[in-house]
Amino acid sequence: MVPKESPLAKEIIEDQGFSSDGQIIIAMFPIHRENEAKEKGMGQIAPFSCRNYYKETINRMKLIVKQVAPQLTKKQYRLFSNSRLPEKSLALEAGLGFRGKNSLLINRSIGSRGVLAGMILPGEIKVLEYSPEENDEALSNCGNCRLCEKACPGGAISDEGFCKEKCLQFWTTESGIVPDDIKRNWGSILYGCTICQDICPWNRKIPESRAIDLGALPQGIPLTFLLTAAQEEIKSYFRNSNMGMSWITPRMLQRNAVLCAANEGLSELIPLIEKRLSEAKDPSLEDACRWALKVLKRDQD
Ligand code: B12
Ligand code: SF4
Ligand code: SF4
Repeated sequence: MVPKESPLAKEIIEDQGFSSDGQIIIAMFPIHRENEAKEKGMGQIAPFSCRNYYKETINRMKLIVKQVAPQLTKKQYRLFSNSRLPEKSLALEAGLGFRGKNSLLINRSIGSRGVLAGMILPGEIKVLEYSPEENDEALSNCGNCRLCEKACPGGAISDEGFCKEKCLQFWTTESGIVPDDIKRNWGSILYGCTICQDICPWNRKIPESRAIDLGALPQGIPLTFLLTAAQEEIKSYFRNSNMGMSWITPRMLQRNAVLCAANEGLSELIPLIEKRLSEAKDPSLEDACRWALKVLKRDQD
């Protein structure tokens, strides 16, 4: 629970239209380790998107509210996950972990491999006896460790903090033209970069967690499928998964697939990329196709 005296909690409670005795509870839901071997010709989906954790956490929180306060109507409480609220700061204040140099909230038991989700309840509901967790403030910013800073392919992590425009994850769902240095470091990501989490010592010894079924996707998606499928076909493939969100468009995924193909040196996909270019109808996809063709044809020479 976020302490009631927290100015941030007070501000959010008021902004969201709750009375001043409202309360915010925030939780971290572990992400299952996916173990599929990486194969050539496949665009990779990061484990946090191989299952629909955001929806699952919301569904579970709904059940909790039903149990502790069955009299509440939907309008009397709010559930959130991957929202526009400052979820990491709320989790920090609730004692769920400390601030990592990688700009993520790190919990002592499950590291940063967790999805944050919260609920705002009206004040008269008592869910927990609140006793603050161990204060992890001393661990903030990770001491002398710089592993994530060194490993980040885009150079997004530095002493100045986190720069989202240099983060590959930002570009996987950004509709603009991808900068060339990001294109060159793209690797085989279709959606979701986890390099700054994979390298982090806090994520090495986390306990195994059970997989959930909701929105399950394989870790690798054939690039040939993404390069040949119609927009509607791609949409329906990802529907109800973590990647079915409205802002992740089929054209963005095709652009990401083109960047994967170039980074993997898959010159056999040149004809499919040429066809995509001729039908692109999107500046970012067009730009990616031109760049990929240049890279792949140069490699062939
Ligand atoms: C937009 C977004 C992104 C953007 C920009 C992220 C950024 N750091 O600015 C992009 C696409 C780059 C991104 C990438 C990723 N994201 Co993201 N993202 C979000 C989202 C949806 C909104 C963030 C936002 O703008 N909030 C509004 C502003 C006002 O709040 P804020 O970002 O928290 O910042 C405020 C404060 O919290 C504080 N603050 C800033 N940074 C930090 C860091 C810490 C640790 C703390 C305590 C406070 C703090 O300063 C700000 C001023 O008030 C959040 C969900 C959420 N609501 O937090 C997920 C979220 C932050 N993302 C998450 C994750 C896991 C990722 C990725 C690892 C995804 C992936 N696997 O590919 C990468 C990691 C990149 C990185 N190293 O940060 C998780 C983080 C979980 C955790 N353990 O911390 C969140 C919380 C989603 C969730 N519900 O689980 N993300
Ligand atoms: S998600 Fe990837 S690109 Fe973004 S900060 Fe982490 S390592 Fe860097
Ligand atoms: S890799 Fe090191 S510096 Fe980066 S978040 Fe983890 S402990 Fe902190």
